[in-house]
Amino acid sequence: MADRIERVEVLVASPTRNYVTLRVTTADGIVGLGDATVNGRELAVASYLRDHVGPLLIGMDPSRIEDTWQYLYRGVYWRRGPVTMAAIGAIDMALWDILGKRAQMPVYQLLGGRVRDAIPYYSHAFGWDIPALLDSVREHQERGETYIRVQSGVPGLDKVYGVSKDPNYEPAGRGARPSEEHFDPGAYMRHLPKVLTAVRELVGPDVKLLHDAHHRLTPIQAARLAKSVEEFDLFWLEDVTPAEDQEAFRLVRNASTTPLAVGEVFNTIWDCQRLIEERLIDYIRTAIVHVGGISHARKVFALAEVHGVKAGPHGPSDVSPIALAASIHMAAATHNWGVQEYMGYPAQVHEAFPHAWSAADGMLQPGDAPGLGVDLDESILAASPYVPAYLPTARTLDGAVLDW
Ligand code: GCO
Ligand code: MG
Repeated sequence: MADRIERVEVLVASPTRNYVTLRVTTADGIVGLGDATVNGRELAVASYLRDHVGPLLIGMDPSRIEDTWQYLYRGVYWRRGPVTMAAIGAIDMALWDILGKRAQMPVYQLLGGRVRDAIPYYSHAFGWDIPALLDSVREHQERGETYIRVQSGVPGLDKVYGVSKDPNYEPAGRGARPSEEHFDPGAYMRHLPKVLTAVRELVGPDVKLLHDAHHRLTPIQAARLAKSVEEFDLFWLEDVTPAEDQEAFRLVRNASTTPLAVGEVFNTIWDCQRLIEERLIDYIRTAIVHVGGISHARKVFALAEVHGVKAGPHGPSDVSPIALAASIHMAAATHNWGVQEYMGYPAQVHEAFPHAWSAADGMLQPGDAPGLGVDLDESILAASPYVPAYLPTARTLDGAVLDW
């Protein structure tokens, strides 16, 4: 007789930052884990899972992964959006984890087996000024990393996305409401070429440099920036303008050959469709957790493959080691994979989620444990209750709200 889902639990904990973890247990005693974290909206996803979706899963056959996905997406009138899709994503991951444990195989084998020997990752270098950034870049190079994202402070601005005094950069601040910061696109756009000149001079031509503009620029500013940094040969320029206005990417595309990466805030293949089909981007960044899990991410990456676009998923520290495992397993088995983001985690997070995947010399490995190969240390999670924390809000210099 087919196995069935017996228990669905949601654990919200804050080992240095908040994570929402789903644990699905079957009648045969197999445990599957999924990540459902949406930075700053953790409790909404937890309630969606606990109050609405979890009870529906009881008694279902855990091996019907695609059918469960369709049931939770198509079978529900209210669909899409980060909360819904992260909840579905966590369930999907947990079911793939269960299937792997039942088959005694790592998930990448179930996805068709390896297409590469190791998965390159990019790490985050940052500094308040250029000398501090160059020190940070050197440290990353000493670790054997060859894909490095570079972010720097901007003269005249006291807070800047991607830059922090804390070596474990975490943009969400604890507290009941978001902090606020001001952004000046002119100062930023004038400064970035200086930063990239210095970094390129330090690392030479071979290191792959990435930069995240984090949705701050208007379409014409974005086009100008992409053009002005062309000579630095970026591996990608990320989120150069907000992707709600997808036609804007044509303007950027027409202005420059700087490779473009977008999509960490996308939740379905339909959000990605136009940019991929019209070849307006080079890398699609949907995170496995926020795009409804492995089952749906596979379709996004297959669509991308047809159009010469590669996967470069989001992997910040607000995506838990379970979701990162799902990404690494997919990367091992997906041909059109560009690079995986890997910010690293504080020690407490590695301890709370012991994992078979590993990162060394700029490369990730999924490990050979069955399923996704990630476990939970419940005592650490129990000792670290949820703490309200929010990403900042950005404003222009005249005080109007700007995309953060
Ligand atoms: C990235 C992202 C992050 C996001 C954060 C939001 O490229 O890693 O832009 O820094 O801001 O993950 O939760
Ligand atoms: Mg980003």
